[in-house]
Formats: sequence, C-alpha cells, structure tokens
Amino acid sequence: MSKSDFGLIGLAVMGQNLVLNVESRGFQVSVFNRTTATTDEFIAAHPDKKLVGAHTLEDFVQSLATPRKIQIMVKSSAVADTDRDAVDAVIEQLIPLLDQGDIIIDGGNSYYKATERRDAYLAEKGLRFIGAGVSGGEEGARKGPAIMPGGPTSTWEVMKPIFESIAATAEGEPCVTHIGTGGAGHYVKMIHNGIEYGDMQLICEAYNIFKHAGFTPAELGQIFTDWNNGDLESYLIQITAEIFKQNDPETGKALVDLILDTAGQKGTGKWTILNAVENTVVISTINAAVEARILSSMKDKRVAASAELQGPTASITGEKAALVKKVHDALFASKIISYAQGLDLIKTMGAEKNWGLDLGKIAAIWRGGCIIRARFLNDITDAYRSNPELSNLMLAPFFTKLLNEFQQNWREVVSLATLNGIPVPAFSASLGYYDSYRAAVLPANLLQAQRDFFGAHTYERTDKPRGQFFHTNWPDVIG
Ligand code: 2AM
Repeated sequence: MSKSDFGLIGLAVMGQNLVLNVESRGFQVSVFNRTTATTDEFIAAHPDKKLVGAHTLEDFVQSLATPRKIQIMVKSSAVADTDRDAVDAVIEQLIPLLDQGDIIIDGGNSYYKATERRDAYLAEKGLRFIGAGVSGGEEGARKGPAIMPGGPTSTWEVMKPIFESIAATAEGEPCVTHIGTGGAGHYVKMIHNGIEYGDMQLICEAYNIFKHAGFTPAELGQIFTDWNNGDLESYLIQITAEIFKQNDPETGKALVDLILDTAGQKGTGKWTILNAVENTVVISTINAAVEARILSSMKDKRVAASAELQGPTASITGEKAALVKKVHDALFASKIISYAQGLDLIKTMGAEKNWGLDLGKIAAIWRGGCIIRARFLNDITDAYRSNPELSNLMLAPFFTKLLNEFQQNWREVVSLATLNGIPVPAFSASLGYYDSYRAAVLPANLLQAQRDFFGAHTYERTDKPRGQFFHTNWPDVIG
C-alpha cells in the first residue's frame, strides 16, 4: 500500500472529523487511537475512504511518507508550562519512532507555554513541531475550521498545502495563516477563545434585558434572525436565533427557558486574563465575561442572596422596536471594545515575544470557520490592512464612526439595565473602558496624592514638565 500523506492520533469527534476533512481533499490519511477498537470502528464506518488504520504506533509511523506529518488530537490538560499531559505522553511515545525532520502537530487546545516547551524539546531531538489552534467545533473540523498554526516558517511551508486545503475560506482566502513562531498559534487561539467568551456574554446580556422587558422566545428568535441579516451577522448571533426557536419536545416549552443558568468553562478564558495581567493590558470585557460565568456557577449562593439583598423590580416599558435598536447599538459597541482589547493584548504579547504577528492576517482568518466568525471581522481586517500600526481598534476611522454613533444608546442601555437591577457586567465594563480611554483627564491625580501621602511615591505636576517628581509633607493623621 502507498504511504499516507498525513497521520492523526486521537480519534475523538474532532480528530475523526479532521481526518475525514483531510481525506476529502485528496490525501491518504493514517489514523491511530490508544483504544484500538475506536480505530477499527472508524475505519469500518468509512470503507470507501483512503484511510489506513494502525493498531500500534510503530505501524502507524511506518505507514507515513517522510517527512512524516503527524497531528495529535488528544485531550490536553496542561495548565502550567511544567505540567505533563496526554500530548506529552504521545510525543514521548513517538520520539523513538520518528526520523529527523518529521513533523508533529499538536492540534488540541494546549496552553501556549506548554507548546513553547514542546517546541524547544523537539527541536533538540531534530524533530519539527507546530502548535496549531483549531477552531470551529466539530462541524468546523469536518467542513473547514479556522487554523492558527505556530512554529518555524520552514515547517509551516511544508504543512501549508494540507492546512490550506482543509481550512474554511472567507472572501476566497483560506482561514489559515502562519501566525508566528513558537507558541504563537496556541496563544492566538487562546485569545480567540477569550474573545469568544466576551461575545457570548454580551449576547446573554442583550437577552437578559429583552427577557426582563417581556419579550417571548419567539420574538427573540426574530430579533436575532434580523440581527444576523445585518451588521451583527455572525455565527454566534445565528446559533442564538436558532436556540430561541427550539422547543423542548417533552414539554413543548421554549428549551432555553428550561436550561439551568449555570455556565461551565474549560480554562482558556482564565488563561487569557492571567496573560493580560502579565502584560499589563486591560481586557475588561473578557474579564467580565469570565467572571459572569463564575458568578453563574454559584447558583445556590445566588438563590440564597436573592431573598436577602434588595434591588428594583424590573419594569421596562416603551416601544419594543426602539429598545431593540438601543440594545443592538450597546451590543455592537461593546463587541468592538472586546475585540479592541483582545487585539491589543495580542499585539502587546506579540511584540514582547517577537512573534512577528500580523493583526490583519489574524483577523482575516477569523472571518470563517471559527466560532467568532462575523461580518465585522472584514472591517477589522480592513482596518489593520490599511494601518498595521493601528494603536487601538477604536481609533480605526470605521470603528470610531460606529462608536460615536452608538455611544448614546449604549449609555442608555447600561443605565436602563442598572436602574432595573439587571446585571450587565460586560456592557458596562466595555463602556467604562471606552469612557476611560477617551478621557483626557482621569482622577488619578488624587490617586497619586494618596500614594504620595502614605508611601512617598511622589507625583508629577500639571504645571511642570513631565519627568519631574514632587513630594509633599502631608499632615500626620496618626497623631
Ligand atoms: P482513547 O479513545 O483511548 O481514550 C480524547 O480524549 C482523545 O484523546 C481520545 O482519542 C483518547 O483516546 C485520547 N487520549 C487521551 N489521553 C490519552 C493518552 N494519555 N494517550 C493517548 N491518547 C489519549
């Protein structure tokens, strides 16, 4: 039998779908899974496909053409760069079987620091490594995901034909690009997930306002369908419209109303926040989204507190269409802020790491395949293509115009929600960022006075050149 073009280890759903995707583009694919019965079932289910199932890693490796291209799709659980997980276990088993120049691709959701460690470790052994973020869920894996590969340019060049053929396309361009060296691919996938958290929470806040204003699931389904036909068009808005239309077969009620309000998370949002703190970058919208999930998970505490802590009874009246427009503007404006923050973090980290990131290319590959795909990513792509040095997305002329147009309704929505006791942590965090960023003067003069008072940290003066520091002998309050 001829040697395979590509090999994949780990036949869970994502792995299986990626294999079928690669095979459908004309490549012969070898597969291996720790539990061999899964391999047999998979091969048996696809008798007409160019697949080779191996029961041992030795046979698997031998079935591949060199340089071998082996993608690992096993559960990654490393939360620190020192943690060893299933990806490391598979890598260790592969090393003695491979030849110099063979390529291992980790296509799981690995922590970028673990990717950097593996990259350096495998380079020492003469093996090549790509840490690739893959987004798009199970369907994306089968039909075309967005792929965010990081590693040496020369290794990317070898993988490019396969990656480009399996990726989604947007505006005729494949949704894959060489993100950068080292852990850049998994890093950018991590921030993608943080942004995804933000998008989802913002949609939930819009929903919560509408729910308190008495909108039915059917009305919500229509609003989100309409939004998906306009400037908010995106995968997450689209699936939200579908969710509102779904009835529970057992009770006939809207399914969304029967789903318990406690959200889970796998950790990429948390990693994003930790990284933002390390880089001194504000990502308040994503923070709010991660924290909203944490608060949601404290169901019992919330139920207990709801009987003790008072707030207004929500009463939102008025014309529904006007509210829909206002919430649209608040959602869109907050979404712009969320992306501005996430991209600021990517830019800062990329410069720190010397990854050679191109924000225009990153935004471009997010336009298709991935969970955050959205029409407005075209505008983000254009913004960075026309000005790669853009200091903040808010200051791209297209987005400045939108924010100026939306800001009044955005304020009204945050005020309305707040007066009605409806939590809008991500809407308001976004607005707080906007108002802080555009404030020529902030109250940090008082903060500096406080710091100088208790710690003699000194301050600069508005009436003296920058760089001159002053200290005041403040009164003694201890006595
Ligand atoms: P399994 O079918 O043998 O459990 C998702 O869990 C995928 O990762 C599955 O294909 C699973 O294989 C694989 N996996 C998890 N831990 C693994 C390990 N330590 N070694 C190899 N494969 C592993």
